[in-house]
Amino acid sequence: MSFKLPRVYPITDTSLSPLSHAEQVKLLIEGGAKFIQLREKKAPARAFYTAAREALAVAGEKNVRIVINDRADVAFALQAEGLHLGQDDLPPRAARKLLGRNVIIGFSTHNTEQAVAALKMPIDYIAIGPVFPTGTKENPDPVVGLEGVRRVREAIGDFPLVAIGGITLENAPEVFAAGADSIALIGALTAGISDAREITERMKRFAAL
Ligand code: TZP
Ligand code: MG
Repeated sequence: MSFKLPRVYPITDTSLSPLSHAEQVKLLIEGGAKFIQLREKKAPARAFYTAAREALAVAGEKNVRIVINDRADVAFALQAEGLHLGQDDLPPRAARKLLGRNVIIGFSTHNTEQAVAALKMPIDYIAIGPVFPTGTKENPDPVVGLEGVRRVREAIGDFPLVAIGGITLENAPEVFAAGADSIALIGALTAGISDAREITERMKRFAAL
């Protein structure tokens, strides 16, 4: 098990940003991002496939890894480097069969029990959240707080852990201190921001943490 999460894990979502996935990826890379998730909850498969292909082309030139949210089919078709699954998506074991050994598979959990159960699955990292209240996710699970991050860290040993949900520049140090290897961000980086330079500037501030 050699996978190591980067400290900052941006997520692009075109229902929250006026910019395309490829545009957001380009700006985030300029700000120092190395590992980016593409999230698309509403677009049909074809639209997501096309948009993700453009984003992968941008990232590939810069050796930045792209993780596809939810859609094992899209990840497979594009030979993406990663897939991120939730509790209601295809089970990680089924996705691993489709995608093979080398694709990074991440798995969302919302409490300690789910995180401990995830350790038995063929995954490369666990996400825990929402840490703080967030307006970015529809029907979010209950907030786990910093205490929830601490409990999960204690329960999973040194397994790679990313925290998500309401994380900002201000609270990020506490999230790392609670045991997260990485912070996943939507609102603090890209949501509702139309000034392209602002996304790069924000990413730079997180990268400097
Ligand atoms: N899962 C738990 S919270 C969340 C997801 C996808 C949204 C995180 O977005 P933000 O804007 O960084 O709170
Ligand atoms: Mg999902």
